[in-house]
Amino acid sequence: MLITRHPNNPILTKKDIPYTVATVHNAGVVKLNDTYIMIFRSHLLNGRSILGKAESEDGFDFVADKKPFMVPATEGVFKEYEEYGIEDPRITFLNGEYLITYSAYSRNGVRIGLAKTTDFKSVQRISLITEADYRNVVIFPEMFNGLYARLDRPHSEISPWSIWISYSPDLIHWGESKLIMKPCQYHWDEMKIGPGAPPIKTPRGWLNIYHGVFPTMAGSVYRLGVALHDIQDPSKIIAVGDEWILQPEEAFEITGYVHNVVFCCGAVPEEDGSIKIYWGGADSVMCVGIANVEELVDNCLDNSRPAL
Ligand code: M1P
Repeated sequence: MLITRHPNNPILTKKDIPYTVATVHNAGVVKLNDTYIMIFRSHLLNGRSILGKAESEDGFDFVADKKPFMVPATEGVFKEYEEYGIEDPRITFLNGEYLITYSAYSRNGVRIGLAKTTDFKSVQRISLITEADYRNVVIFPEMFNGLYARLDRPHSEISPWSIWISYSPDLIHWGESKLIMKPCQYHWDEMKIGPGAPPIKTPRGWLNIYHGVFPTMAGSVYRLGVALHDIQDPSKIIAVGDEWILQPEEAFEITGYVHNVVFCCGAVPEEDGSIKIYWGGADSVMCVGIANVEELVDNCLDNSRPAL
């Protein structure tokens, strides 16, 4: 078993939130100094989503803020595109700032918003960085030849939803887009894939924890897998592990707002080589597990399949 579930899972649920929410899931997590900061998604009782914040000293026991961290914008260009809610935050620390990407829903589709903070006390929206329809955008924590890089997942009616890479000189204008990884037919992720946690630097490459979806007669099953990208050129995929690393197994992963879902938006590597991987269970609760980074890389390399 590559990921050891924490015995106290689920570590954060709607009962822990001081304001009324229906769910707590799909959280980005980072460490600021010695404190773990979790930015999580919650459905309100009208079905639209907002983002909340919780803090922890050990990465397992989180206390939520009394008020939401971000709610849909009420003014400016963001107002029009966040009307239906904001979802699935990912956080990248780069050049002294925390970059937060999130899905912005409106009658015009789903786009990706970019916000910044240095302290998680205040947050500043920067730009909408995709047109419709995109979800699952993660920014690399380093620049490549002077450019920011991100993994993204555009939607298509022709091709299975796949992972692309794009670059930007300023975090606002993105281009040089390239398809780098596709679902594999009749494998566990054949229906669609999407980036999960922002990539983690390892001596053997960038570790990409992604989600893959398999369609069944009882609905879709969301699982997690790993891919490894070249350190200098992240558009080159060294390996895609052909085995999932986590699937819904606990009752709170199998049954919930959406059944049979484990969905990752954040992971925190530790100095001892372990990594805390966070996931939403059944779009309802937050869970955490511990893995070893080198074991994840080994697993990816030992069971590799073509990326395209
Ligand atoms: O309900 C499961 C997931 O469905 C969507 O994921 P994807 O982008 O791969 O289609 C998202 O709505 C995600 O939030 C949700 O957990």
